[in-house]
Amino acid sequence: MKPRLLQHGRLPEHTEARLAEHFDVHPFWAETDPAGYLAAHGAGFVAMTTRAATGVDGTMLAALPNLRVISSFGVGLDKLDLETARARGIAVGYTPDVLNDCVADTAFALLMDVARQISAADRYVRRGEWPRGPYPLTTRVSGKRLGIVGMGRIGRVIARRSTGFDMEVRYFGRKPQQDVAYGFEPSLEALARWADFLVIAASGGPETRHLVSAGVLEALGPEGYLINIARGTVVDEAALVDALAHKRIAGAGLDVFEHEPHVPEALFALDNVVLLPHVASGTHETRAAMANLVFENLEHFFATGAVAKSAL
Ligand code: 8YV
Repeated sequence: MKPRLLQHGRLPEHTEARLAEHFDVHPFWAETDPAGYLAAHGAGFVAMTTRAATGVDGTMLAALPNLRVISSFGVGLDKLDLETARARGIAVGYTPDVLNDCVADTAFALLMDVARQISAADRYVRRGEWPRGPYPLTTRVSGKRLGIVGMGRIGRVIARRSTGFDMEVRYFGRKPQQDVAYGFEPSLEALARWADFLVIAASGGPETRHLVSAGVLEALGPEGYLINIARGTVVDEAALVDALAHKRIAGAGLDVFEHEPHVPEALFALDNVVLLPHVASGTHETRAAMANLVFENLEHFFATGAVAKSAL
């Protein structure tokens, strides 16, 4: 008999087909009465898949008393109740590393775009404004100072990308990393004051909530740019909107927001901000690699009792 698997959130088509070959899959994403379904059938599931943005909370885990493994599509763990999983001995797999390159590429795309005004200049051409005069000058990227918040897997790749732009790198995090040569800055405000570009690559969750405060934005100052490819919760979004609207920072490139998919409408009219709908890992290649890892984590678990990439 195939193990029973609860599919929380859609996955790429190929992965859904592959899962159906090996598991008795229930498409929980299509459930009209999710709580009622779980109350009646929750005890039947030994495995589940989810997505970084969907996660699984304590209430849901309580309704899955026989769950042995969770396999999540994504690297972010902020929506997953890891404490309960750990306490109950539930294995948790996720998809780190395979998305580092695309997320770092997106960080640089946002950085280049907001500094050189790529999207805004494109709009200028489309509006037919070029014949009326040249586009205003923008801000140089090469040789500037890059502050990275969170020198983890993705932060390191962002730092590596910056060598092509001859940038100087410093970083802030919980602690200095022994295996990197960049300067550690123990104060985020001091890093923001130093940096021309401040890139957020830290995990989400309660420990980093509103880490980038009004004070940090003030330290970044009217010539500084903020780039966020991590989680919207890391930034005090109301303070950011205010800083952008009143040009207390030069600009921002944002792939993530506090209340996705809702983006503060006050940002829509501003040319000093580039807005993306959380697409940093969203390439065919990277999403395929993530999806494969979702499957491999389950396969590994049912073969060995442990997932290939454990989040615990
Ligand atoms: C997306 C991400 O959320 O991996 C993460 O943590 O934020 C992204 O890759 C992806 O769509 C998974 O839901």
